Amino acid sequence: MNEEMLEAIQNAVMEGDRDGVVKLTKSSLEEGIEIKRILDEGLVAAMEVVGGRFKCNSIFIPEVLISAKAMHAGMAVLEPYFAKCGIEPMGNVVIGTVKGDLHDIGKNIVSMMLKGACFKVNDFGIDVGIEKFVGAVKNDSPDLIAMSALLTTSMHSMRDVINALKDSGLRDKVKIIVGGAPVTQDFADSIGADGYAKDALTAVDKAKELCGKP
Ligand code: B1M
Repeated sequence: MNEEMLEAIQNAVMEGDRDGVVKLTKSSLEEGIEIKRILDEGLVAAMEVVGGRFKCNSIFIPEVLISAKAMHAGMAVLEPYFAKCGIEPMGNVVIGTVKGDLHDIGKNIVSMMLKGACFKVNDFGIDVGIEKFVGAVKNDSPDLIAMSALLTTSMHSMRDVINALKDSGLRDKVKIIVGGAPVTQDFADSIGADGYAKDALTAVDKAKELCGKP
């Protein structure tokens, strides 16, 4: 039964059926299916299939976007359940997809999971410029900057942000975590990030560790 429901969510995302995704996500919650399973085995699993189809040119950008919108509609249903936590935040996080990059599905999942783990999250969205990250450290003193990149071209903006923080004398004031499909531990080390996470769950663990709350 649970498997059928999760498969139905996948199909609805792949078909870009927003209303269907919302309905099925709500029904899955009512059936008591674990939120993490709805996310991983329903919504994210479907985007992986969509990604594979995009890669081999069997679908194109409009179809991908329609599926992404449907997936976001499902995530919006789950978000309040992720956000239930205590009073004391684990830490303040500024998150964004770096300059030149418009991909936000993975970043939104990381953002949502961080909120769910009781971090206060300020999500700057996509195509976030160096000045915006540096300004945030200067004005709001977050504990953690979290940068996402999905393009081999845009991932280098992460280094630019870190260098700009060094040049402004702010590097030591904040921890930095990076992630996204083309990013690796080696790359993170080479640009001087404090942490790397391959997926959203690991990102939460790493964020806790970097904020001294393991
Ligand atoms: Co784009 N795209 N895309 N795309 N797209 C990729 C990334 C690509 C791999 C597809 C391919 O190979 N053919 C390729 C990049 C190649 C490369 O650089 N090596 C690519 C390209 C080339 C492009 C365009 C240039 C295409 C074009 O216009 N010709 C263009 C670029 C636009 C731009 O950004 N300037 C483009 C556009 C788009 C859409 C707008 C159509 C759409 C984005 C919609 C949106 O995000 N709102 C899109 C999509 C959806 C994809 C694919 C199909 C799926 C990405 C995704 O959402 N995956 C992708 C192919 C693929 O991955 N198979 C592709 C699901 C998501 C849950 O996973 O984002 O990896 P992911 O996030 C994971 C982890 O990476 C990690 O946790 C998440 C959850 O576990 N993670 C972090 C992510 N951020 C993290 C941060 C952390 C820690 C972990 O700490 C801070």
